[in-house]
Amino acid sequence: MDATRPQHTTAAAAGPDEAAKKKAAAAQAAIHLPEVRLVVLGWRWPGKSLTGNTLLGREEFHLERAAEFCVKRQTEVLGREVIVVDTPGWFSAQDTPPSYKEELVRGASLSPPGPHAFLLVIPVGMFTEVDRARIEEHVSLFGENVWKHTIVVFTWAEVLRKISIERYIRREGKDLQWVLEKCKRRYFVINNCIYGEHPQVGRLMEKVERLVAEEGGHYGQEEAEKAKKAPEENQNPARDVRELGARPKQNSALSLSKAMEVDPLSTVI
Ligand SMILES: Nc1nc2c(ncn2[C@@H]2O[C@H](COP(=O)(O)OP(=O)(O)OP(=O)(O)O)[C@@H](O)[C@H]2O)c(=O)[nH]1
Ligand SMILES: [Mg+2]
Repeated sequence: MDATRPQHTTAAAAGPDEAAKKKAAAAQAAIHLPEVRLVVLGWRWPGKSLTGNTLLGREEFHLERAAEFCVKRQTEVLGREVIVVDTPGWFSAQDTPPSYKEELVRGASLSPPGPHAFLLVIPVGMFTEVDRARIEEHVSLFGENVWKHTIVVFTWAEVLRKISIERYIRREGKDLQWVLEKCKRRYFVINNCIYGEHPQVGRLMEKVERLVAEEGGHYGQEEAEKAKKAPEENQNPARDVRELGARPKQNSALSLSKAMEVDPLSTVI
């Protein structure tokens, strides 16, 4: 068992109220993880690698286009050893090649005994039904349990200017809300324009620690093993990786109306 795994008795048998109380108590209990293990996920080009750099406080990941392999980096941040696994982004409008899916799933096994959280990076902007379906397809490669360990991280939030992230989420409608409900409304707005020491990194670490307290530990290796079969089921062997090419989803944030204004950091929870 992982030394950082908090000790819990199962709450389920005690009824929903009791379970909710235990969950709230667990969330309040200050868990300081000496090691925080994270996997960054998302489609192509929303800012996964830059988010990894923001968290590690250094330029560890190259901002190369269409990375094909997982990359693991670690460093000490605010008294914790932080491990970040960057993964290849999935294709937005085309089938993701099976080799990318396999590599994506491998990302969960690179930080044994398992990541505490998956950071699902979504750029602020137009969010469509197709985006939702692609997220469901690719996140589910890790098994249904992965959602318990997933936090949505919004990038490009500076384009919102003065409207709050909550209003943006409401405005985007049911598809984005579906994703957030799957993650129990755990989300975080990161400002990737801020480099170096900033309270946002500590706040995200605390959010991960709360998740670990609520969910009773990290995502298990056995989940990754079970999910290994999934890419085969979703394969489209006829496609050639080169043929699919590097066509990332256009950053929808760029096309977002500039009339929306928000200070992203004021909405960080
Ligand atoms: N202004 C702004 N730029 C961002 C933000 N996040 C990422 N970028 C920029 O968006 C581009 C893509 O960022 P990456 O971190 O390389 O994206 P990625 O998701 O790792 O891309 P792939 O590995 O190709 O899937 C880079 O030019 C970044 O500088 C953000 O929050 N705000
Ligand atoms: Mg990248």
